[in-house]
Amino acid sequence: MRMCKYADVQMKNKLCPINKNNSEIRTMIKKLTLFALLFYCFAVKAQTAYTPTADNLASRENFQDMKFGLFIHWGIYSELGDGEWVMHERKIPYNNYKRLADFFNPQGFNAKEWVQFAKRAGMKYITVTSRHHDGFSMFGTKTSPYNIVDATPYHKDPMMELAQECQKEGIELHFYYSLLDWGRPDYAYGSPIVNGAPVKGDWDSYINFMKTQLTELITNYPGVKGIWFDGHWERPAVNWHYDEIYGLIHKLNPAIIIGNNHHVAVKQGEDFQMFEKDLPGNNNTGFSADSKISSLPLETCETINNSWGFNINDRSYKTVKQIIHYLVNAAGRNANFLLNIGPMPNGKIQPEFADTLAVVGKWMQKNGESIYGTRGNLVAPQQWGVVTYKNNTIYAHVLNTPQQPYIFLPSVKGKITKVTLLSDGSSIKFKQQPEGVFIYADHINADAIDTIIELTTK
Ligand code: FHN
Repeated sequence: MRMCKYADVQMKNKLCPINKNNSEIRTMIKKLTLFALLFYCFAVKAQTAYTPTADNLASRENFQDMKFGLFIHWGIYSELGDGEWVMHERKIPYNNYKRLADFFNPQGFNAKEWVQFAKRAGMKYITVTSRHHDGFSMFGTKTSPYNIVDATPYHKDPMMELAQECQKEGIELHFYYSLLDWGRPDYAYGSPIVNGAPVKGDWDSYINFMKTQLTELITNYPGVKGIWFDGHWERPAVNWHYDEIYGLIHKLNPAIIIGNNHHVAVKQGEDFQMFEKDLPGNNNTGFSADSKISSLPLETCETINNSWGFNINDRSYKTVKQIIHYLVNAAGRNANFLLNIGPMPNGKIQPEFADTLAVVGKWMQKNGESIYGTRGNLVAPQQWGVVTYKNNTIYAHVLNTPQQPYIFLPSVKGKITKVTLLSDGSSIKFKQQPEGVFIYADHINADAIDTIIELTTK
């Protein structure tokens, strides 16, 4: 046998019949090993591959139906009236900045008012900053005394009041949660990242801290339906342990939808995709270059003026028309619109926002059927506007004066039986061709904001 070891293969097979079997056995072992390896890879992938539950899929559908949400940036930074980045921009040392907590006392905060504000505007959900990059928790947490209940004279938990009020009023609540933290020593802001972790600080401790806070937010606050992560872009090279974090959230409540404002393509475990200050497909801000549009539910967020957090000098308020156009343009691209306000440090919402949004709300009362529960992307955005649809109805939103005496909807499948003006039900002349539908809308009274034309299909 030992001799055979050094003989050539043919000789081995001839002279040592047992070797022939050996080589077959070896081939078989190789095959088995390969099979085992493939099976292992498949099993590992299957373990990590995220399959949303039926409840989660229902949440996603409902999320898409809601279409319009209120984004709220509110924290101790609001006191300085210069946006939520004030600590960073004005280079305020963390220990000095922390003193803002000593006099944060939002006596004017009233969860009912916030929820009614959203409802009046026709919004169906609220996404609120539970903790922003300054690291201050706007909710009662056991993980750190740097929170609104323990560190401020207010001593109350506005997130709890908001969650309870939202639940009572049928408004869905999502928590914004910052991954980035400018102050915590374990995060070690500014530290170089090597092998997926900051060189300074204690990355495991920070990940555990976030996991505990997220557990608190999901288990203590009633009715939370979404987590909105932000700050990933500050450390693109770090290992954020999303498998653990997303896994934990979905284990605690599989119906919760997770989104991450990382500005890149969606990752495993995420349930919706967001775009910041950009309609899906646009990249006006420079944030969306790598945000390849996914098949997940979409959301785009924008500010009502030019600031996220309260900014006392920012009077560049968007008009009613701008806000409605943003909402309609988002819906036409199959996305929700999350419109941000920064309440004042006393907890009140400034009257300019309330006035504008009350008018938007009236518009939604009248025209909401062409937005809520609809889907987009049936027809690509056109020069004159966009299209939404629901069941057998297609809504053409004419936002800009058409360049022709008609509007053309390419690639509409299904026979159009009727075309009417949504506002008064009057009939509109149309012609359906194989290449699309021509609607002769030149004679109708154009609406200053959005002329909505309803097409009924068979
Ligand atoms: O830095 C934040 C900013 O303060 C704000 O929260 C926005 C909201 O989309 N997101 C980050 C910038 O991408």
